[in-house]
Amino acid sequence: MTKEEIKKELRQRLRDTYALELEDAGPVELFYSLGGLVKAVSNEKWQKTWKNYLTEGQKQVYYFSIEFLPGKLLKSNLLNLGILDEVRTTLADINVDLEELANVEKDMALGNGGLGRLASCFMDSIASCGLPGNGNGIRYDYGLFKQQFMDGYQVELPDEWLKRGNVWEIRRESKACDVHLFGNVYMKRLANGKLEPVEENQTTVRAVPYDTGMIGYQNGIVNTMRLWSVEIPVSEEAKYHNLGERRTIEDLTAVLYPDDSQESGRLVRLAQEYFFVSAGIQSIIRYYKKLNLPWHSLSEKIAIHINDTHPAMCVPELMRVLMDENGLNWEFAWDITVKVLSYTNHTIMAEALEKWPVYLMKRVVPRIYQIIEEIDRRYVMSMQGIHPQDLIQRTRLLQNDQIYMAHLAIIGSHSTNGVAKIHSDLLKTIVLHDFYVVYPERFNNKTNGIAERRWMQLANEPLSDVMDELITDSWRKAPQNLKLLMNYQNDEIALKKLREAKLVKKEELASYILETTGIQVSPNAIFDVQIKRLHAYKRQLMNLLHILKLYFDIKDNPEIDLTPRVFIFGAKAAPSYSYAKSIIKVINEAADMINNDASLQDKIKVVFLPNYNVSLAEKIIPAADVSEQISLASKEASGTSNMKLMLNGAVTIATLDGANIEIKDAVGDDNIYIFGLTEKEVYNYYENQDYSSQKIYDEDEELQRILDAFIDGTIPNIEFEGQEIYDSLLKFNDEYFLLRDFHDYARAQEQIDHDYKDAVLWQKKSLANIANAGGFSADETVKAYAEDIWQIEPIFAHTEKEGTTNG
Ligand code: GLG
Repeated sequence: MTKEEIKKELRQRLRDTYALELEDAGPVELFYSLGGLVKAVSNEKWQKTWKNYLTEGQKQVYYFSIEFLPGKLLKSNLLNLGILDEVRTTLADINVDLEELANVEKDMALGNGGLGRLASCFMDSIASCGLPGNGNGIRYDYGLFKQQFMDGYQVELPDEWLKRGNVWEIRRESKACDVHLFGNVYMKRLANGKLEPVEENQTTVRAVPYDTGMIGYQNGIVNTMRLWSVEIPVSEEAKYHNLGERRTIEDLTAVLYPDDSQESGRLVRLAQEYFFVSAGIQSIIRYYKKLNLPWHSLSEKIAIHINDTHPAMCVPELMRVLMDENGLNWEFAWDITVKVLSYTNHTIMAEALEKWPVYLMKRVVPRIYQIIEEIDRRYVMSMQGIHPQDLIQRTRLLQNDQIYMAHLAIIGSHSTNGVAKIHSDLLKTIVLHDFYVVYPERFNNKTNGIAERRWMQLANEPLSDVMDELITDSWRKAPQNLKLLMNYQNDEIALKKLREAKLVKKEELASYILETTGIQVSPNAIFDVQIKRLHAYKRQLMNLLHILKLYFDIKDNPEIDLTPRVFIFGAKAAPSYSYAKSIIKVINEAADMINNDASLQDKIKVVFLPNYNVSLAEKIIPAADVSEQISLASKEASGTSNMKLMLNGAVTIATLDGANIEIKDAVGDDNIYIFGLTEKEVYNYYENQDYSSQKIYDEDEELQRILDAFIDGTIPNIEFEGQEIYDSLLKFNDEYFLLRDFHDYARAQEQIDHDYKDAVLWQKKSLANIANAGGFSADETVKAYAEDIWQIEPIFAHTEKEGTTNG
């Protein structure tokens, strides 16, 4: 598209939709007109892509995820279409700032954290690698809550992301399908002696898909992310003349559950899970039938991925559709189901492993429950004489009137993977060891990855430019090529350029901090960043303990030689997770105390930025010097912000947990700060039951002073929260071993303080992190899924070079 064409199109759209001339249009009208234009450009490729999949009969994967967290799409779409620069300069010609338009777009925040963001990075990578793959999820009316702070407390406001409409989606009413919930089921004996399920008194809802194009990076491929929204079927309208009753149906896809580490045992959540699973499976089977192939070929054309246990009902639902709706027998249907499905586990935290009470499952999806019972019965039978009774009992689906969803996903699929080496090993050796004994060949690892396009090309243009200059722009298509940067480790000019690029982003963040919080920070200070969900195991509290240590150090010795540091937090707490909310409150109060104490001479500042989301991450990550990855070893399955921060040249301070271990292996010991207990040591404590935080406290004056600050009035306004935290660390024996790891953490922090003073030394470390981040590209991760698990191949038929400029 030429500049003139872009201008002409924009003018036309502004007139057609808003009756405005370009000169009179505001950012909102401009955004929607530009969005429409972008969509028109990509739609052509979208159509070609899916038609091509159909005619070529390409095997496709469907990634089922109850969360997707794409963030904003305008710039990402422009970049991937290869027209970011043209559009930006064209707009500049007419005095319009692309950034201002891009800011109009609301974050699509249909996810909580790492799990949902991973799904979106995968969507970007699957399309960019030319792989035939689609997302399947829920179109929530409200995304994850908007977080504000009032008096230091988290307040949750609704996220009305659809208020102005969503320019990217296409409502596809013709692809809608019915989903049945509730009612009852019984087995009827037919004349031929066979049993047939009869379902009665069901509630039927309409699942309407909204499709969004997932645009590949300059390769002509556009895949589909399909999100389902609930409606009342026209035929049922009369039943719902009462508005309240209407709402109970419409509420099904109203809100995203704002919990990512707790199992949320509620009826609506269970109904949500079944709703998008059933709609997704039905639409896949409908598609397959168009191919006119025999049922045994299903697994040659279709792969379905269960992202965490929320879509685990894919197992019984696929069985139901194959048997009840298409007449296959159990054995045949089961064989197909196991071949088609695969599952990723994302956590070993017991409270996050889903279990549903039998009575609830029976009530919400009675036929599905029947099938689950039968899967359980057959599983137990098939294991007799092969494995010991106790193992069989531990691995079955039904235990203590509950359904273990992870067991369902493992038994009903051909592949179970963890998301980092250590996590996959823990699954095999401890958490899912019994299943590893039963199905050793099903277990594998796929370390998470990130989309460099968003996290470097879009989020960090100054750094991207330096990269182009030093190593040419080949890294943009092949992130592995970032490795070439290693050639510049001793090049002082290159190091200086990298430092200057970092400074630009730090200045930008400093302005943002000032605007949003009123806190003045110096871009010359160390920007020390911890951004992730607020959870006890992630140990934001240990970060605060260290900040308090520094506070007392400065108080005791105002002349102390500390490198100025700004501690930056971003984190939402699940609304029902009161301990996490207390941690937010104490960090905010400590921040207030520290930021307003002139005697600290700006040596330390603490900033808790509200409403951490994808867009805020894009501001913080490029500006970070230090990346805090300090979870208790064994608890963080992988982490992905660790990879994004590394890519942007932050140096990591980390425990040997999740993907931190692989980051350490990639950058080498000199370019990361490792501290703390190892996973083995943690498990030793569990086995010997000999951890005593009280003992550590009693023998440690420094820790006494820090912990006492929570209850002796040192930190103001935290009477309740301070006591709660103090008790969690002492009375309740410090579940995540903060006190045990504290001094080693402080030691590593001191080393950072020391090393940062040597600008060249620090920049070398930073460079090594950028250079080695290519190994964590989600492109590589999805290629490994495609090869090992899904058995799908890239399509090149429509690969085309789309212009030569990058963003
Ligand atoms: C989980 C884990 C993270 C992981 C992410 C994506 O807690 O460690 O990086 O999934 O696999 N619930 C999550 O965010």
